[in-house]
Amino acid sequence: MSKNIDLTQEGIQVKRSCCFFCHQNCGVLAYVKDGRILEIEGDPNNPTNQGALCCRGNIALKHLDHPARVNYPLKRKGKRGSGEWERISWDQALDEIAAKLDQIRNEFGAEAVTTAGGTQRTDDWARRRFMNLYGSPNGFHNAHLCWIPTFMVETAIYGWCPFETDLTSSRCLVQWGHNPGASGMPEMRGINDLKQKGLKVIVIDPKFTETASKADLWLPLRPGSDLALALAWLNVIIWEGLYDAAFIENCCVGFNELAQHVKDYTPEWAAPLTWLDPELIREGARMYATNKPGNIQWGVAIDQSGTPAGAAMHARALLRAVTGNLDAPGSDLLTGPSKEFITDEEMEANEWLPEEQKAKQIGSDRYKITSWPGYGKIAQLCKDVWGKAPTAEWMCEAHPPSVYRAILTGEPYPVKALLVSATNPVNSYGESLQVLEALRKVDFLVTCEYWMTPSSMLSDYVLPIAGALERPTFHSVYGCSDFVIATQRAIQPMYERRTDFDFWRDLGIRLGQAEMWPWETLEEANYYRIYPLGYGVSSYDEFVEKVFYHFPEREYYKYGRIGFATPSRRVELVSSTLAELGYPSMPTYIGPAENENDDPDLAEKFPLVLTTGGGFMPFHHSEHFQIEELRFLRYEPYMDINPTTADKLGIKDGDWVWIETERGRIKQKANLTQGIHPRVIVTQRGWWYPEREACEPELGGCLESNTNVLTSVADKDCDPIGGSWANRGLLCRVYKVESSTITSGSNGKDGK
Ligand SMILES: Nc1nc2c(c(=O)[nH]1)N[C@H]1C(S)=C(S)[C@@H](COP(=O)(O)OP(=O)(O)OC[C@H]3O[C@@H](n4cnc5c(=O)[nH]c(N)nc54)[C@H](O)[C@@H]3O)O[C@H]1N2
Ligand SMILES: Nc1nc2c(c(=O)[nH]1)N[C@H]1C(S)=C(S)[C@@H](COP(=O)(O)OP(=O)(O)OC[C@H]3O[C@@H](n4cnc5c(=O)[nH]c(N)nc54)[C@H](O)[C@@H]3O)O[C@H]1N2
Ligand code: SF4
Ligand SMILES: [Mo]
Repeated sequence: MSKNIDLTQEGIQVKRSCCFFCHQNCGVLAYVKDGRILEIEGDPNNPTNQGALCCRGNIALKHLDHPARVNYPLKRKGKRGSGEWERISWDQALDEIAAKLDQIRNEFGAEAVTTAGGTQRTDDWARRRFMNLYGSPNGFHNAHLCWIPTFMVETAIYGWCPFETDLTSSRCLVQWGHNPGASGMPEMRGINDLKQKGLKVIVIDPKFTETASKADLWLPLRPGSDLALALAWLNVIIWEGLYDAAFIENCCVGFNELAQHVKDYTPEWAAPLTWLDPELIREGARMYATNKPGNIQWGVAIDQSGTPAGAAMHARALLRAVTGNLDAPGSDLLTGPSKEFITDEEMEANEWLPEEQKAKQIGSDRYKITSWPGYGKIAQLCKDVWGKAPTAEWMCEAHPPSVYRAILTGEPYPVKALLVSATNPVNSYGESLQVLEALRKVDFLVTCEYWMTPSSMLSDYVLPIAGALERPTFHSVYGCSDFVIATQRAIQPMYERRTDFDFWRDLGIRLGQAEMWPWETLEEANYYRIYPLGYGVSSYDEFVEKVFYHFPEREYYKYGRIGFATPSRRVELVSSTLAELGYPSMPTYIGPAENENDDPDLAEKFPLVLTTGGGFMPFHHSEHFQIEELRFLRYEPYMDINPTTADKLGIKDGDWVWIETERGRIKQKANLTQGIHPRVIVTQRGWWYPEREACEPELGGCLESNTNVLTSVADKDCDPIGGSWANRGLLCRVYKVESSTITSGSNGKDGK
């Protein structure tokens, strides 16, 4: 209950809203009077946060009405990027955008229109629906970096992605490239509680993180070498006889082949590749295999390792299978998509996209598991067994670096328009110099945003978007988990903001899709989605107020009843789906995207190993840098370097340093820490300087400290299976910035 608000005041309503500043989607109670929010606090009844809010959640009211917010539709007046804007009406903006999209479709085909998204922040089924009905297969997110390839590889081999970890009776939790201590606070709180009850925690992370500090075992591997470690764990578990013989006998195919395949991947083989002691590798494998039930929780690190990513997620996934840690109490659960409410996939209208348009999806000839060729196969298997398919928005997309390249080169065909919604492409996608050039070059650019981001700055139109307190949220994991938590808007959107749903719907209606958008508001759409749950409510808001969330009774060992959603209906230790798509049916060793063994010449020039990212508080990717209360906590960017290495390079704690790869260089300040190996460098992600000028050439200082200038999207560095590009496990060098002044635009290959 709020301490600062007198609830006896007349006319105060308490709205059950949420914080959408990260994927935890914590519950928020908003105290509203006369259409204004007086105060917010954590919702004690929300199962995720149980009343707590982190520092980001706590500043939601500053975010809601910050002076730098975009509040009205804007149309560019001067040249692209000149910073001159005209305020126009929504009708004018939508009419003009629709006319332009119609013209592009007539001249170049619907596939010439693309849309970019970021991490899940909004009702993306609406975007997908719009694109399917418009006829373009070229929507994308940075999904290829964030869980989606893992989801698809795991679904290929055991019919669903076990993202639900049943921790209450677990005895061992592996945090593999996952640091909830900084990236998922509510989750971390739960883990700390379980540790008190004896849960063993293994952390696999090159950095001594918040989570590593609570671990029973920390494996500080060379960035990008996860595949070698996972193969060695398979070797130990299989050849020391620690596997689950009954599960393998009854539920799996291909065990003998897998055993032979991993025979030579011994800890001694993996040691020089991972920089880990072979005994430490054995200890980890034994701890996971013998403390059952156990869990391997998804972490984003492997998804971002480029070339070896697909094989590494495949090997990690097999560890669950050989130990029988699948769908058993306390293990990783195969929940399948909800059969009770309408999932995102059922809202997407995928069946309306013609086959010949699906075939034009950019990158789908190479990165098949995350695009129509692989998704189509896997979705059908899921439909056969579960009755429903995973969400296509996310799991089945154009390959982002290939789209940016298509804008620049016209290959495989011209791309003329990019609609950006809920992403800051220059700061979050790989090889920022290339992304920036693509944004500058594309004929038509529209951005739906809260802020003037670099992509807003370069746009033809910027549309003001309503945030989490101004819209209802239907929270189910990427639209395909078995549960839903429903929250409501605290207030109607302020100024002239609208929801992303409104944008796609209103644009669709102007392009002949009116019949396909029967829901006038998100509440109506959400009501349609929860209606089959059968709670007998007459509106979505009533559902939020009376029901709030729906968690079905969980059934363990479902495979006994329905089998696994694979061609053989078993866990495929030798994957027929991957083989049919032209990939290895078992994970085979590939070195990190850039590494000292395969490319000693490069390693001579760039002797240190770089990993980029790792969520850190108080920021969420490139967001919230405008908000003084948060920026005050961390004003400047920091990279981690071991003191021994810093000393050799003449770098002191707090010095500005250049970090350079083959793609370019950026500046961050040195944080000297014993928590990483002397050959490893960790840079922070997301950084830009919204306080700088919001026009060319400054563009909010979006390149200066932006770690994605360093990453690689070259085809050779991308995972051939899922299309992940290389953010982690690259080669770099570091040297001191002679003058400590920050001058914007001073990076890139020109060496200025
Ligand atoms: N080098 C490197 N790169 C990385 C990572 C890394 O570790 N290292 N991490 C990767 C990962 S895991 C991810 S998920 C991506 C994240 O990439 P992005 O999602 O692009 O990152 P954000 O900075 O969160 O950008 C989101 C933008 O959307 C706006 N926004 C927020 N909510 C809404 C909304 O509801 N509607 C609209 N229209 N706009 C909204 C915000 O103001 C912000 O500008 O970055 C990836 N990039
Ligand atoms: N504060 C904050 N929280 C966030 C976000 C944020 O931007 N800020 N982003 C949200 C999003 S979209 C996501 S996807 C999640 C991601 O959350 P997590 O899954 O926790 O991923 P990260 O924090 O990006 O990275 C996890 C760890 O991977 C380690 N790592 C780096 N390279 C490697 C490697 O090669 N191998 C291994 N094994 N580990 C490596 C890093 O040191 C880091 O500690 O966080 C969410 N929460
Ligand atoms: S930003 Fe903080 S309060 Fe908001 S959802 Fe994430 S963890 Fe919860
Ligand atoms: Mo992410």
